Amino acid sequence: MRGAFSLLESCQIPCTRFLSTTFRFSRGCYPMQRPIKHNTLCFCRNVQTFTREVVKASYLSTPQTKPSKHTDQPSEKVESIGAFQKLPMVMPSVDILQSALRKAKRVLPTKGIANIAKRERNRGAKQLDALMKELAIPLRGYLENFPKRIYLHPYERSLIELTFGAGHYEEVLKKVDALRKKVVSVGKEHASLCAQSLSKREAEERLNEGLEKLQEIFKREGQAVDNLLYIAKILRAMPVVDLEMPTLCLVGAPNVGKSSLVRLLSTGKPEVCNYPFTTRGILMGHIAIDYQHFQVTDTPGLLKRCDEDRNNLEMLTLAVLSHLPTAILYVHDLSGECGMSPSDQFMVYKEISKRFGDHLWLDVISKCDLLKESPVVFITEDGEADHLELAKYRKIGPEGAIRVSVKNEEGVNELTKKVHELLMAQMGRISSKSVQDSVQVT
Ligand SMILES: Nc1nc2c(ncn2[C@@H]2O[C@H](COP(=O)(O)OP(=O)(O)O)[C@@H](O)[C@H]2O)c(=O)[nH]1
Ligand SMILES: [Mg+2]
Repeated sequence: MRGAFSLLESCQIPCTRFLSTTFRFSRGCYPMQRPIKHNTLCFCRNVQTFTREVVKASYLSTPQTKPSKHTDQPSEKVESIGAFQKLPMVMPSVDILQSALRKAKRVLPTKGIANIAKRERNRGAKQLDALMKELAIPLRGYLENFPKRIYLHPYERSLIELTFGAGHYEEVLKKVDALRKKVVSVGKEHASLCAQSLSKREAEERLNEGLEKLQEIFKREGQAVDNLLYIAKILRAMPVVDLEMPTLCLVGAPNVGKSSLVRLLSTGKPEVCNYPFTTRGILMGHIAIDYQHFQVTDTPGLLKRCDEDRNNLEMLTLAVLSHLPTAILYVHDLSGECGMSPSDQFMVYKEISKRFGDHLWLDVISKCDLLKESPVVFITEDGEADHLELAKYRKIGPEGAIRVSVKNEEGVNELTKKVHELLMAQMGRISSKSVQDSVQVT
């Protein structure tokens, strides 16, 4: 899958020229976040680092460390981060069936059986057994290599739910397993019937019956395999995000200037990430500070409404904040140019700061070039709700907010300096959490 980039990978090119899209995978289970020496581990887009095996596209199942039988908790050795890039290639159901039939029909009776009836029933039983195995083995491979929900990183779980809807992934895997079980039981049953035939003719009839029955089941229920193929295709194409790298996450209403700030702050050119459930791409860039690398990402704008009414774009923002090691750069547009009134922005801001108050945080007033010229006053603003805090917010934004303009570059140096401090602090947080986690494990 990543073969075309193996040259770059083997060269271990430092990421200075490819900063916008570097990534890395972790070892260990996801609650343990480790600090990384990114200067030695980063490569350009689509190149996995040497800490992680590059999975070649293969229909064969690849061995995966299993969870302990005695516990429901993910085993420490299960490597499920970056799981979407490890998904096996799924064959279309029609191809599995054709290939299995071809192989089964080539199976010969055991040598040296002189009796015609015996030889025929031996051939029939062996062919049915072969067909059953050729159908069931790929399905078993998929079931072993598509990670179960609990072994996925919570962010990956959110992406699956946002993309396919809650429970669909598990439902498809369940149907593939049901098909596998049916193929095994029907295959065994018909092979056994065939082995008991009393004449050559009966053996032939039982063989044909068994072949037809297995084909019928696979044709009828093979859609589950095709659904799995579709899921794998979509997940493999998902933007690759480093799940452990300290990440600066820009949050705010739509059009407040988040993407413009991502471009401004990124060391390289940010990449546009397209998620299957979003219509607008999300910018993902990188910031390099003293050989340390950080992600900087746009998020879809948040509107003033409750979670039940939020669309997938907004849910993605909440998933990023909930599950990635993010520090927040909250962007406020007090000019009104973004289309959402400062009062509404204030409401959303209050909610997000309550919810993610444990995050490292920086507030930015964007478009301050416009503020000086002509601060827009919204006629829809409700005077009664204009309590002191809101009045202050509308005038100067939250306490300590930095005023920035990407147009006239006002406040850019201060913002860059504060962002660097924030990210280094985030790095420190991750390191100490990692130490705490490893102490808990030992
Ligand atoms: N005047 C002015 N316009 C800005 C500034 N930053 C962004 N914009 C404009 O605001 C609009 C929305 O910006 P964008 O970065 O796409 O906002 P996002 O939706 O929050 O990502 C664009 O037309 C930008 O050109 C700024 O500092 N000053
Ligand atoms: Mg944007």
